Amino acid sequence: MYTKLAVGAGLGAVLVVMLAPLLASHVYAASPVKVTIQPGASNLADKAFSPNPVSASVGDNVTWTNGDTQAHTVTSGTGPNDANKGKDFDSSPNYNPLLTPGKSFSHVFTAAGTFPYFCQLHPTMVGTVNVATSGQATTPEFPVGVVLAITAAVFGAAIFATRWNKLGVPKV
Ligand SMILES: [Cu+2]
Repeated sequence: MYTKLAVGAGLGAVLVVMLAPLLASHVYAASPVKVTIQPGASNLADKAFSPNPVSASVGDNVTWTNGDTQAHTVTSGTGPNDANKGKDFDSSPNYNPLLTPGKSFSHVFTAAGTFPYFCQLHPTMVGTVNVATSGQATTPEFPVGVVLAITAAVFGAAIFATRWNKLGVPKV
């Protein structure tokens, strides 16, 4: 008796499980963003980091790679006198470890906003990360996932209702 109900519910559950990753992949469409520390960076001021400013979306992983022959740091804040320096991200808390030539540092941005950063060893080296809300990048795709999920729910309910009636149980 209840086997058919269980099958209906099971099919609905399978549909939801199948659609969930599709939906999630659109909501959290993170992508890698790369910034390179330029050769001779210590004398390049706001050209030390390239691209600068760099654009990202919430959830994106930004990676800085040191393409210079000197060590540097990637430290959030406007400079050495910023009371909040290093709070959002810091490749080198207390200068350790320094971002030596060829090394990389990554940070996932979880909030939208404008994030200035600098090098603790050469504070004239400055950059900015502009983080947009993830919805901005995924708006065209997100409704598709929602529509599919609702469709699956409706079909699941329909299957359920059909099985219920076949069992001869009165409609509620
Ligand atoms: Cu530096």
